[in-house]
Amino acid sequence: MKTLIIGDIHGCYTELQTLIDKFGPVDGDRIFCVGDIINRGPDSSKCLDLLRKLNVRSVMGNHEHWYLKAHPFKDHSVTSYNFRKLEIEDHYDWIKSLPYYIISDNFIIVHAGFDPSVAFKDNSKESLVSVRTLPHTNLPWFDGYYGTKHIYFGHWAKLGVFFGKNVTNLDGGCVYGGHLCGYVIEDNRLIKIPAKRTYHNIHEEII
Ligand SMILES: [Mn+2]
Repeated sequence: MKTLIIGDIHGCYTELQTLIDKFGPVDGDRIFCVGDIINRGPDSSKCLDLLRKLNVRSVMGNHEHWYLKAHPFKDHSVTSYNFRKLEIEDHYDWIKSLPYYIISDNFIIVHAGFDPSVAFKDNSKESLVSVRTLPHTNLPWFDGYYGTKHIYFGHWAKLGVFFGKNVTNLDGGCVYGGHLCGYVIEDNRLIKIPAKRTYHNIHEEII
């Protein structure tokens, strides 16, 4: 049994297909996503089709979180994520069912991280999908994390793929022309798929 955890996909279907092929899932393997499956990239719908076909489990990313909040897109003030372009209505219920974190026996998956000055489960949904630094500092949130469960997260393309003592960032910034990354826990193997092109300017990455 192997466990693959995939970083931020953002609709990069070709790269996702290549990553899955390289992993080569067999019966009993588990695949997880750190969220931000949708938006900004070329084909969110096909990514969702493929992931659901493979029974992938994902946590909520900020893009899924705000997609649900903005739906059905009457209120422009809710978000500047441009969800109107997305054709993923068939996946609305599945997205709505996503948890904000997954805790297993020895690891945690969350989209962005958490504020360690507050108990993990008391963090707000907004914090779990958007935190990068400790409050009032420029220090990464995980500088304050001393837990024993390894946390796999994404959301931080500018930090890039990062292996800490008890945390791993899997956001390789594929949609910004970087890599789509997946990590196979049992093999300690990082699979990096280069982006076919730059789909979105990272300097616009404010959220
Ligand atoms: Mn994100």
